Formats: sequence, C-alpha cells, structure tokens
Amino acid sequence: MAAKTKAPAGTPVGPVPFADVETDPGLVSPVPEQLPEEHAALPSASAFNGPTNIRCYQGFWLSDYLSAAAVALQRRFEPCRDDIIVASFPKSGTTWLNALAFATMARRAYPAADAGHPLLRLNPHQCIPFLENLFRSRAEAAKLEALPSPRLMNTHMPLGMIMPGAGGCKVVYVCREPKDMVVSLWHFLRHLRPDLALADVLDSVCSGAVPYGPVWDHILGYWRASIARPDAVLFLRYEELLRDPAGNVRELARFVGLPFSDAEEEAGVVQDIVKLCSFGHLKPLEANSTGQLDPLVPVPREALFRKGVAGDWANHMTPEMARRLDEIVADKFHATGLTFR
Ligand code: PAP
Repeated sequence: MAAKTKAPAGTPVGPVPFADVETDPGLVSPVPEQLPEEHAALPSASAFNGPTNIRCYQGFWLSDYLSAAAVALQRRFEPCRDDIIVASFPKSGTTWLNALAFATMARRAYPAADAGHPLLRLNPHQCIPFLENLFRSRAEAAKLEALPSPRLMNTHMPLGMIMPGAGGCKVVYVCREPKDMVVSLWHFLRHLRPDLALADVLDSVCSGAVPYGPVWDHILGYWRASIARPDAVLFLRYEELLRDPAGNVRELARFVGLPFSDAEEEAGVVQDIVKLCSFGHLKPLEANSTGQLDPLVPVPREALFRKGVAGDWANHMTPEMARRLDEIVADKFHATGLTFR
C-alpha cells in the first residue's frame, strides 16, 4: 500500500505526548477486535509452562489478544510517509528507545533541559501509542488520526505484521543480547507469577514459543530489512546504546531526518537528551516508580526500570543455561552478519 502524507503545512508538529491527545470517544469502537475463527485451528502452546496460551500465526507465537491485533494491523494500518515506528522484541530496550526517540523528535517543542518536559511527568510508554493496544481495541482510527505529523508509534510486532502496510514509513529497531533479554523477561514475568523459574522462561525462549517469538526470527526480520533498506529501517543495539548513547542519538536524529545542527551541538542538546532519558534520571521519577503499567495488568511501572545494564545474565544463569542459549543463537544467526559477543 502506498504511504500517504498526513498533515498539511502549518498544522501542529509531532510527536506530541500521546497521553495528552484528546480524541472523540464517539469515534472509538466499543467492540474490541475479534480473533478470526480460523485461528482456533493454528498450532498452540503454553508460554512459560503456564496458563498463557499462544498460537503460531504466520510463523510467530502470539496470544489471542496479540493475534487479533496482528490481523487488525495487517488489514487496517495505513502509515504516513513521515511516521516513525519504534520496534523491538520485549525487554530489549523499548522504554529507553521510546524516551530517546520522543525526546529527539520533539526537541523543538519540548527542549530536553526544560523543567516542564513531558518525560518528567509521563512514563515513556505514555508518550507513544502502542500499536497492538490501539488496533486490538479498535481505537486506532480515532487516536492515530488525532496525532500531528510526524507520528511516533511503538510496537513489539514482527516486521511482517506491520508490513507491507508500514512500507512507506521508517522503523527504528532495538535488539538486545538474548541472555540479558531472557533474564529481564524473567524478572518482569515474576511480577505476575512470583514462583516462575528462570528455567521455564529459558525453555520457552529456546523452543521459540514465547509471545512475539521466535526471538531470532523477530530480530532477523528487522536485521535483514535494515540491510536491504537502510533508509527505512535503523537497527540499534541495547549494548551500543549503553556504550555510546550520544553517538546513537545522533544516528537516530539523522535517520528520522532531524540531524542536530552545529548550534544544537554547541548548546549540548545531544547530552541533554541522553541525560533526560538515562536510567538513573528516569527511574526515580514518580511517573516511573509509582502506579501500574496497565490498569488491567498488575505489573508496577517500576518493573520497566530494574537494573539497566549489560551482562546481568551472569548473575542468574548457570553456565549450562548460558551455553544452551548461546549455541542456539550462534546457529540461528550463522552467516547473517549479526553476532552477539
Ligand atoms: P518492554 O518490552 O516491557 O517495553 P523494555 O523497556 O524493552 O521493556 O525492557 C526493559 C529493560 O530495559 C530493563 O532491563 P533489565 O531488566 O535488564 O534491567 C530495564 O531496566 C531497561 N531499561 C529501561 N529504561 C532504561 C534506560 N533508560 N536505560 C537503560 N536501560 C533501561
């Protein structure tokens, strides 16, 4: 589908904090997207050896909630040419990249050093619409239309679920070393299942049958697209963001068509953005340390800001666990040009 250009010149410039966007409630469908009947026949599995049933839809494991969202996205998502989508496998740096992308793209309306910056009162996820939730609830028409261009959106969906619809817009993907992703996921899930064993999470990840998995197919879809279309897909790595946040912010700004000017560089705007979005700065803010992620899901917001480092897997995995995942990862990424050291 050809991408359209949304806003005529002179209209408000995006992105704006999504939580502040008012929509006409009459435009939001009261009936959530239903799962197509034929999905009942798809292969199914239980994620993390627990009650969550997932099914394999077009090669990826999704809960029924996510499957319905994926179908809706594939049918109805109409990107604009200047849209930017932040994409990731869960627990790979989404919250951080959401914050960095928002702060970078919105820096003219909301300078990063300002005392009134939206990221000081909102969780990064509240600043950017999560496509799965919008399309599952059928609220996307009202809510996405209300956003000024360029729109900044977020998803965990594999590339195929947002393409070819998203063919005209740009995607920034962040990937993380898989052992650290698994440990982060385990800690997160334990807010819902305190007795969950790391071994159960590892088993599911290794089998591929985790929500949005297999993780290697998720990563490779975006990796290959970033090589084939570097103008359309920017592939970032969590560990590189930690090593050189300023360099990655500059790359992000160039990619979205908003490179930093000499004046901005001299004024320290890049450093202001890095500081605003840093783990140590965001974690203690009220918006990130109180309340729940979702009124229906009893996970505290602080679960998104646990440790924020690379290599924490070594504190939790046995050498056998690490070797098992490393061997699968080495096999899956063999000859792709992507390595995890
Ligand atoms: P999500 O998929 O639920 O959105 P996501 O943000 O991708 O979660 O991942 C959370 C991880 O990012 C956490 O890692 P940890 O469990 O190993 O600690 C979290 O600490 C880390 N994280 C969140 N914000 C930042 C940040 N500003 N800088 C560095 N790491 C961060």
